Amino acid sequence: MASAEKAAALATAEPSDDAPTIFDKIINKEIPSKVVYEDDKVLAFRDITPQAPTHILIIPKVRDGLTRLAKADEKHIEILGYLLYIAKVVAKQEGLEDGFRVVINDGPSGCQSVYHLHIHLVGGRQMNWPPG
Ligand code: TR5
Repeated sequence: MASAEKAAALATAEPSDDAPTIFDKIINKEIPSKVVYEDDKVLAFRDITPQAPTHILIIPKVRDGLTRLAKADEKHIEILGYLLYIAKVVAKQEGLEDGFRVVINDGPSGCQSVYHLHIHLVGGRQMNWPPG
């Protein structure tokens, strides 16, 4: 399968804003995950399909309408900044002194598959540019 087709197959159609996602079950510990950081606002855990030696997802514990970045409102500014700051904290914790990448996939064209906003923190290998 060509890589563009593969990307389209991985992305899912946008569900309704209140539809639960797999991340709710991860936050509630109904299904296990490899948590690397947690506080009252965010959870960071290892991606089940890592794209690099380090691949961690950082998510807000309360979605509050933030299914995707395109839905961000002024009320989300604080949590968006906090998520980015925690990405840096976790990168340091993971020993990624040489650099890393943060990614937010948005919507079908952005290849988003889980509609609970999340930051991908990837590192531990040389990244390429442009991304696929
Ligand atoms: O494609 P987007 O940007 O929406 O990223 C969603 C990410 O969630 C993908 O990188 C998936 O590999 C990851 N994912 C999906 C599941 C999952 C997970 N990471 C950890 N644990 C997971 N469980 C238990 N179940 C999933 N369906």
